[in-house]
Amino acid sequence: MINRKKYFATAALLVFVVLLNHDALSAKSHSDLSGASIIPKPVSITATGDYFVLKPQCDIYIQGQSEELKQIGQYLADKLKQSTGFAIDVITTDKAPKHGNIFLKLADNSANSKPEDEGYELTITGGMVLLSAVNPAGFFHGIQTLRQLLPARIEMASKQAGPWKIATGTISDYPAYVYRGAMLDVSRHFFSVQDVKRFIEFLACYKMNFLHLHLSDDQGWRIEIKSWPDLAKHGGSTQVGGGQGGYYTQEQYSDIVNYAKQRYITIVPEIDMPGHTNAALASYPELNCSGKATELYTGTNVGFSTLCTNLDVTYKFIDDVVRELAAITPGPYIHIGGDESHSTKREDYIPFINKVQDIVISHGKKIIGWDDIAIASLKPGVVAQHWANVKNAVKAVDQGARILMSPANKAYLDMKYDKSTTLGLHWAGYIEVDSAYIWDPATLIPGVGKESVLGIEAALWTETITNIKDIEYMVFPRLPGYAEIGWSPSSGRNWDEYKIRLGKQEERFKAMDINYYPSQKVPWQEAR
Ligand code: NGO
Repeated sequence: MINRKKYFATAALLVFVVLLNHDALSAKSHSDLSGASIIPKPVSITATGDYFVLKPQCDIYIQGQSEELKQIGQYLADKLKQSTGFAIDVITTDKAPKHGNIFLKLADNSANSKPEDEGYELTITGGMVLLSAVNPAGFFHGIQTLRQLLPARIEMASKQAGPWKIATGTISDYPAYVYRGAMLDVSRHFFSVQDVKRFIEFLACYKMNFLHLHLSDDQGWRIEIKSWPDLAKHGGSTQVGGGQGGYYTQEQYSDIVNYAKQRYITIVPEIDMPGHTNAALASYPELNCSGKATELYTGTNVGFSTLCTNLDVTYKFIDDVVRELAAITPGPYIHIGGDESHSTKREDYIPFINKVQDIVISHGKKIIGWDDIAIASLKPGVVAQHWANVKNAVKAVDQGARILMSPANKAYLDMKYDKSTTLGLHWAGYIEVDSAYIWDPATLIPGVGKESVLGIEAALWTETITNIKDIEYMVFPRLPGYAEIGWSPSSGRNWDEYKIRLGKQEERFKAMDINYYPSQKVPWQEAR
């Protein structure tokens, strides 16, 4: 009897000790900012070993009266409200708020800031979350960090139980490159405005700031052009495999542009030319050298179509398209494609690209083109997007151009992860999650140093991708890695450390209902 009592007492004590330790352990993980698994990795983190608790009475205070900052505050409030269920107000103020609140405050040096500064500083104490930045984009990026400091269930669409703890300390952060982007091919398969917005949300989470939309190709023309209505009506009426395709009206395009803008993401529209133009050639007979319209195309071959480079109407067409597109595109760039024009003679291609550059400049925009355009005479300010040909990238830099890095064997999101991936292509190789991460844009091409690199763009071509769940599968978990390559200093990056942080993102992917590829290269684990 006595022994039994002793046994139960010892067992109870053991359970108590285990529980105590568990609590102590989880309290430690909540309070150690240096252990936070943030992607992209911040430039510096200093932990102070305590935690802030987000409570129902928390509000978001904004310094000053800026409408833009109020909108950012509202964006944060809306995000937090969904899962906490708290009634969070956005309040403007001139002085620091009481304990328990979030404070968005302009940094003291904001007067000397450059417009492209996207950095922020997040200071968390037991009493307050203080986010400061010189520009709105910095506040927006800081909020993305804050999201990742909260438990993953903050990303759920429905009300969740607390507590909502955030470890204390300071994070100072700014990007390595000014251009951190992704491309979505909406031509091979068309994607709805809603799908594009979800894609934009993914980019925003990881502080990416450009979305390149591949709006035209052989299989589909996806943007309404009022002066050439059949481009969208006829040229947009199908897609790879013969589905019904679709196009964005100018109003819908503007809706996408604005949605992206509110997330500090700039849309880069691409009209691919002189090749990849069958959808246009099928819509207007006069654009063909033969004077006859081609048939719509729903296959996946490349390199068979070309605009007729010696017709005046070709340049009238391009001028109209670029004028209409420039008018609805607030961002600085128009992408002119220029890739794989295998049916255009070299002696026609070069003057064509030279003329098209002038057209884009005349409409007040800067030019991006695939690296193939480097054989033409590049105008000042041109950006060459490197995808395949290293010699072209070097040629572009020799002409003073900057390079946007999208090497197909590293940064193409349509490449299969491995042999067993059912979606995607593999002409540039398999790209497992580690391979996608282990490279440096500043050292990839001898002769193209960091000063010549504008940034990085991960491209999702959609010959085999038909819906948003397929998009998610190809994008996750590679996208956070591309974001980190673009944002975090290369000296602090290494796969073995990164893969642990990536593994801890799993519960966020789940909370956001993302269909990710569960790569065996990643130690998937629950963070808390
Ligand atoms: C190439 C080609 C695209 C394909 C893609 C598929 C470039 C710049 N042109 O990349 O038309 O869709 O590969 O991976």
